[in-house]
Amino acid sequence: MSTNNPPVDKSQLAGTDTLDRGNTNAKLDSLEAFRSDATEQALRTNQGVKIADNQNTLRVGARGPSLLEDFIMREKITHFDHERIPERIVHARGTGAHGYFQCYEAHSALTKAGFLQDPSKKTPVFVRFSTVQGPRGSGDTVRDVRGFAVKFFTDEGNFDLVGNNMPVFFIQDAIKFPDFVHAVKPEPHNEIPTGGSAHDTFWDFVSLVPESAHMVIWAMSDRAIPKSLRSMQGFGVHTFRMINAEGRSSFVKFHWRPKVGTCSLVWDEAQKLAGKDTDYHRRDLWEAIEMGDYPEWEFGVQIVAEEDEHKFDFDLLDPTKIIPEELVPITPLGKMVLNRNPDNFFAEVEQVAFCPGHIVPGIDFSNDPLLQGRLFSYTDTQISRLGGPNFHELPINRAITPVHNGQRDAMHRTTIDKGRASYEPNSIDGGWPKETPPGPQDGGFESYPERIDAHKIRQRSDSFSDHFSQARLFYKSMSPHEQEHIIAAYSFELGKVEREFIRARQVNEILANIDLELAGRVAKNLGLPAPTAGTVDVPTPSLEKSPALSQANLLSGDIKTRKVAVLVADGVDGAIIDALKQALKAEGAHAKVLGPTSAPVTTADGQTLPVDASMEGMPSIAFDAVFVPGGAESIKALSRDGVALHYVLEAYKHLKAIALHGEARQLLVELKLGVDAGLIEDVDASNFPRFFAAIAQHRVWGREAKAKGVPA
Ligand code: HDE
Repeated sequence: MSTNNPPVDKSQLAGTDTLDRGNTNAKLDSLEAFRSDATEQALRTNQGVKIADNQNTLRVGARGPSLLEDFIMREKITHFDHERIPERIVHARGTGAHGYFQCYEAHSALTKAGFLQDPSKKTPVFVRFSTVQGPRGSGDTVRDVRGFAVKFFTDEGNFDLVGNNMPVFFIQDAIKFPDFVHAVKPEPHNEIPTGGSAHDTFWDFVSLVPESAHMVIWAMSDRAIPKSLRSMQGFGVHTFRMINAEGRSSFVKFHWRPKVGTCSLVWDEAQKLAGKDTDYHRRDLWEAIEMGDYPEWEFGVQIVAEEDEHKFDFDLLDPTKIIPEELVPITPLGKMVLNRNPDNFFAEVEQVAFCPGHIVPGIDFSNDPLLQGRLFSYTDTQISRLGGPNFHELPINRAITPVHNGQRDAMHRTTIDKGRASYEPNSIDGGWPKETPPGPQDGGFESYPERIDAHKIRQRSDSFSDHFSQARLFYKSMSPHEQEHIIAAYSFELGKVEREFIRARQVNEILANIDLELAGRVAKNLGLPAPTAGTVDVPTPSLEKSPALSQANLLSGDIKTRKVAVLVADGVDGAIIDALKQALKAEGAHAKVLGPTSAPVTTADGQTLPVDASMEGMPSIAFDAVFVPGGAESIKALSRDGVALHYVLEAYKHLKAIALHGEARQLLVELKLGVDAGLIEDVDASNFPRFFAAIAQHRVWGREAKAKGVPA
C-alpha cells in the first residue's frame, strides 16, 4: 500500500455484506478505500514514518560512504527493485477504461442473468483492449488481432467476456495454443520481429495447420489494423449458453458493435504511426474519454435454439467458424459506454485479471475444446503473473458482491477473516457461510445439466474438418478494395519469410484452397508459379457472400468524433476557420489548427490566430481529413513549405478527405493532383456538407489505385 493512504475502511478489507444494489457507481465506490490521493499529505515511509530528507542518502560525512542503516533509502530502493511484474504471455500490450453496461429491456426469455433484466440498472464494467503478439512497450498499430476483454461487475458476481476483435481463432483445440503462440511470438534467437506476424516461424506453423486459414485471412484483412479501439467490433468467439429461469438453454455468440462504425487504418499509415506515435490507440481512447466523446458499443447475441444445434453446415463448437449474420441476425441486448479513464495504469490496467471461467447464473459454457482449455489457463497464469491465488482481492478485480468462503491465507492475502471455521459444514460459526440453492433469481450457480454419453478419447470431431469454406466466404464478401488489401498483406508478410518452401506451402496448400485468384496474385508478387488447383475439395457453403463481414457496410454514416487538420500560415483567412470549427462542432467532430511552427500566426485581417501544434508535431496520419483555408500569403507560404506539401500529399495517399478553400486550390497545381470525390476545391461554408459527406465515407477508396501510381 502507498505511504499516504487515507485510513482504510476495514469493512472493505473483510468484504462487506452490504451491497447497494441501486448504486450505479458501486464499483467505483468500492474502490475508493483503495485510492491514494497525496494532496496535502506528508511524505512517509511504508511504515508511516514522516520523511525529513528525500534527497540524500545517510552517509559518513558529506563526501563519505553510505550507511547500511539508512532504512529510508533501502526501503525505497528495495520497493523500486521489484516494481515490475511479469507481463502477460500474450496480450501484454494493452490499455483500459471504466464504464457501464445497461440493457435495453428485460431479456428473461433468454437468460436469468440479473444484469440483463432491469433497463434502469447500470452495471459497472472495466474493459481492457490489447494486441496479442508484442511486449508491453510495443506499438499500437501493428498488424495483429486485438483483445477485447470486458469485466462486468454484476450483482451476482463478476462476468468476464474475454473476446477479440475477430470472431474466430487460429486453432480448434487448446492443446495447440502454446505451439501457436511460440510460432507467432518474436523468433527465439534474436527476438525479432516485435509486434507482428511477418516472419518464418508464424508462417511455418500456419501453413502446416490448415485450421488456421480462416483466422489468418482475417488477420491479413483491414480488421488487423483498426483505426481506433473505439471503432472495433468485439466477439466472444466461442459459442456459449444462456439459460433462463425455467432452465431452458440456448446457444449464443456474443457481439459488440461500435457506435462510431467499424473502420481501419491503411497499411502505410499504420506502419508510420507505429513509429511516430507508438501510443496512437491508447492515446485516442484516453483523449476521447477526457473530451466526453464516450466510446459506446451495442452488445448483442446470435441465438440458436438448443434443438437447432446441428442445423448448420459447420459445427457450433468449432471456434474457427462464424455463424453468418445473414443466417442468424444479432439480437441487441444493451449498450456499453466507457466514461472514465483509470487513475493508475499499473493498479488497474496491468493488474486486472480476466478469465473466461468467470460467469454468473444464466450464462454457461459450450463444449468448444478451445474454450474448455481457456477455462483452466487464465487463473493459472495469474498465479505467476500476480504472485499467488489472491489476485481477486486486488481492488480492480474485486467483485461488488460480498465474498465469503473457506479459502484462506496464501501470498498477499489482504482479507482479515474473522470467523473460526474455514470449512463447511461447520457448527462453530452457525454454519456460515452457507450454500444458496439454485433459483430463478439470485440463486446459487448451477451448471447446465447437459447429458453426455461418449467414450473418453483424444479425437477431433469430423464436423471440424472443413477449414476453407468460411475463409472463402470471408474473401468473397469483401469489397474490391478490401480484397486488394488482403492480397497486399499476404504478399507483404510472406515477402518477409526467408524460407521459400514456407512461402510456397502457404500459397499452394492454403491460399489455393481459399481462392485461386487470391493465390495467383500473391504468388505473382512473390515470384512463385501460380497454382492451378487447390489441394482439397472445399464444400460449398450455404451462403456465397455475407455482406455483414465487409467494413464497407459498417460505417456509422456520420462524422462524430472525427478529427480535421487545418493548415495555416501568416496571411490565412481566419473567418473560414471559425465557420469550419462551428460546423464541425455541430456534427460532433473536432478541428486542430496547425502552423509551420507552434507559434501563433497572423490572419489576413491582422488578427493573432493561436495554433494547436506544428504540422510536424501532429502529422496527417493523426487526422481523418485536412482542410486548407485560403489567404494569398498563407497559400504562398505553404506552397514553399516541404512539410506542408508533404502533409497534403500524405493525406491524399492515405485516401483522406481534403478540402481546399479559395487560393488553396493552387496546391493542386503544386502537387500535380486532380480533384476527386474526396479532394474538393472551392470549399466554403455553403458546401461544408460535401466535405463532411466525404469524411463520413472514411476513405476515398476510388482514389487508391491512382494514389499508389497503379493505373486504375
Ligand atoms: Fe487468451 N490468454 N488464450 N484468448 N486472451 C490470455 O491470460 C489462452 C484465446 C484473450 O486483457 C492469457 O491473463 C489459451 C481466445 C484476451 O488481460 C492466457 C487459449 C481468445 C486476453 C491466455 C487462448 C482469447 C487473453 C495471458 C487457447 C478470444 C487478454 C494473460 C485455449 C476469444 C486479457 C492472461 C487481458 C489472455 C490463454 C485463446 C482472448 C495465457 C490457453 C480464443 C483478450 O491465460
